[in-house]
Amino acid sequence: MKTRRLLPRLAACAAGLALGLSSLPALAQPPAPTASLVRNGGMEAGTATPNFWRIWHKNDAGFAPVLARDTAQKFSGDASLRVHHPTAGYSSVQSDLARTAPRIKARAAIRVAAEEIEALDIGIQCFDENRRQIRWLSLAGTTELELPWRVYEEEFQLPAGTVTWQFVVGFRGRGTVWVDEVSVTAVE
Ligand SMILES: [Ca+2]
Repeated sequence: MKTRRLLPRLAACAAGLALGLSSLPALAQPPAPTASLVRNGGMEAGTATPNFWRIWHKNDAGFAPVLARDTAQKFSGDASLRVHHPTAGYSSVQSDLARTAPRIKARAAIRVAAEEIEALDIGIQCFDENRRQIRWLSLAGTTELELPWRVYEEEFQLPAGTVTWQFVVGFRGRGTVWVDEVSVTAVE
C-alpha cells in the first residue's frame, strides 16, 4: 500500500528534477554579490546622524567634533556621514560591532572626501571575547589636506581570536571628512 502511495510523489519529484535540469544554464551566471557586513554603510538610514555609527574623540579641552548625516555632500544615494572639527583634534567614527566567523577573509571598501585635514586613517579594529582590542588592521591612510571623493579597497583577514570587529575612520587636525558606501564582504 505504502509503495503505491509513494509512486505518484516519486513521479512528481522526477518531473521537478527534469525542470531543474532544463534551467541549468541559469547557474552559469555570476552569483549575486554577498551582502555587506557593515550596517548602514551607505549612511542612508538616520536623521541627525547615520544609524549604527558613533563618534569617539580625545578629551582635549574645548575640542568638540560634530557627527552628522549630510544630505548635501554625498557619494551616492541621499546622504553621507560627515565629521567636522571646528578646532584641531583627533576623532574617529566607528561602525556598529559586527560578529563573523573567525579568520574570515573579506574585502573592505569605502568612499572618503576631506577638506583641510592633517591626516586620515582607515582600518578595522578587532576585539576578543572580552571586548579587548587585539589588532588594528590598517586599510588606508593619507596626509593630503584636500581629498575629492576617493575609493579605497583592500582585502584583509580577521586574525585568530577575533570575536567582534568594527570599521573605523579616524582623522586629525581641523577640517571636515565625509564617508559613504562603506562595505565589508566575505570573499571566502
Ligand atoms: Ca550614501
